[in-house]
Amino acid sequence: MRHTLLLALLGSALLAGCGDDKTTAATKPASDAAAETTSTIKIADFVYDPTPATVRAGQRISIPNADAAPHTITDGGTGKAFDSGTIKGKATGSLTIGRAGTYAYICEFHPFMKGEITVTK
Ligand SMILES: [Cu+2]
Repeated sequence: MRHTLLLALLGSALLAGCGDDKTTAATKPASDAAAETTSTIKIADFVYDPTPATVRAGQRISIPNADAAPHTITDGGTGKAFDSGTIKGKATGSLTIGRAGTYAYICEFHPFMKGEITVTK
């Protein structure tokens, strides 16, 4: 009788353990992937948000400018891999980067504005 009771308790404890593991494994990867890439880089108060940002190669990035001043997202590294052009105050610009890599960028009008973007394949 004693053995039967112990086995029954052990059995239910093991089953409960398995159930918890399955729940964690199934929900984790999906939420991580969703947080990884963005399709919008906002500009407000002379600050890029988010930075650093991660986007996919060839993906259109929307750039809403909440300031009255014009801004750009311009490759600040060697050469000019990309340039959003002038985004007027209260307007929304866009940018598409075709080549994968990690880039530091600046605003052409306000070089103290700095951002970083990682482009994945
Ligand atoms: Cu600017």
